[in-house]
Amino acid sequence: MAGKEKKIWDPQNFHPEEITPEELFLSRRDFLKAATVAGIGTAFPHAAYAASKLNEKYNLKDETQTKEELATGYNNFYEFSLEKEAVKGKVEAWKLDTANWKIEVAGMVEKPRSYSLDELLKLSGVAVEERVYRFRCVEAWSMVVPWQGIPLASLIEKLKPGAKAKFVKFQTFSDQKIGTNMSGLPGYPWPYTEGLTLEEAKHPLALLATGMYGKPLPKQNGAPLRLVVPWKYGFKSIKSIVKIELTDTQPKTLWSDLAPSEYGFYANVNPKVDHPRWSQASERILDKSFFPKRKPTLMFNGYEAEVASLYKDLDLKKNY
Ligand SMILES: Nc1nc2c(c(=O)[nH]1)N[C@H]1C(S)=C(S)[C@@H](COP(=O)(O)O)O[C@H]1N2
Ligand SMILES: [Mo]
Repeated sequence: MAGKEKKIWDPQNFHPEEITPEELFLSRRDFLKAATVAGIGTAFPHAAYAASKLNEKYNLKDETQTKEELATGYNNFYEFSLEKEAVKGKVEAWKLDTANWKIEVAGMVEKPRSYSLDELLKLSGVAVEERVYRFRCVEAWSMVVPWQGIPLASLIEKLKPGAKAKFVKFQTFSDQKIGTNMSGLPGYPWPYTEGLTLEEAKHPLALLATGMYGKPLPKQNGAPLRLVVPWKYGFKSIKSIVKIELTDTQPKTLWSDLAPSEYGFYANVNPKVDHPRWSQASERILDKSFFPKRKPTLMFNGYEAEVASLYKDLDLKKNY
């Protein structure tokens, strides 16, 4: 569990930003060697999706973390159910085989091919780390979650995008035997797709998550691999990824396709731009209490200093 990791983690003598990816990778190899010796496994051990060091740069010390049972029991995963509290039960029938999960890398990359999750993590050259991020759904509820994962940038770099690549498209599984609610929403342009500009994908905040709360990602939260883009509305953080494609044109996404007037491609959290049907000025803190607390929504979900430079050319009073 992450708590145990934190005790051995001493911010006084560990500065992640000073450590090169090679060093992190080496330490992970040492870990793998140790794991093999201990008989835990010869491949990337499952526990490694969640065993990680907290990156102190992304630790929201002053904010209360959402209780694990709330973040893993109140989910948007339309492939399974529209009812947030029902998703957790619906995913039980899904026999997820993480070891055989394939992620296809396609489009404008040096070597399009299919990877296992372990191969993809290995290719990134960095170790899984923990980051605590704010997460804001477009429906105006929010949480604070300790994720484990790798910066998307480290993977993108290793994929060597072509000179003309401008966007990254992501796709969720399309198997209706898994997503038992997909046929119940026939008007939806399945599979779930999302996209980022290449610049956004290379931003250090963009995370490919493999775990949360020090455990491998639960199925309801997008196992075995999901995107987490904390400065954008939650629907951009696509779950259970099976395909990553580099393109030169802005990809279609499920929500911008279905309701373009409501959901733009950029979908940056912005308290000044209301959703056509409700205000975005404040948000409900995910909680089970009888009188849920609200708090003001922050520009770019509180990551303005980090990401505003990406949007110099956008009018931030408009919905994109
Ligand atoms: N494949 C897929 N990804 C998805 C969704 C979905 O329905 N299907 N919902 C999105 C929305 S609207 C939100 S708010 C977040 C919710 O993530 P969580 O359940 O882990 O809180 O996942 C996003 N990713
Ligand atoms: Mo959402």
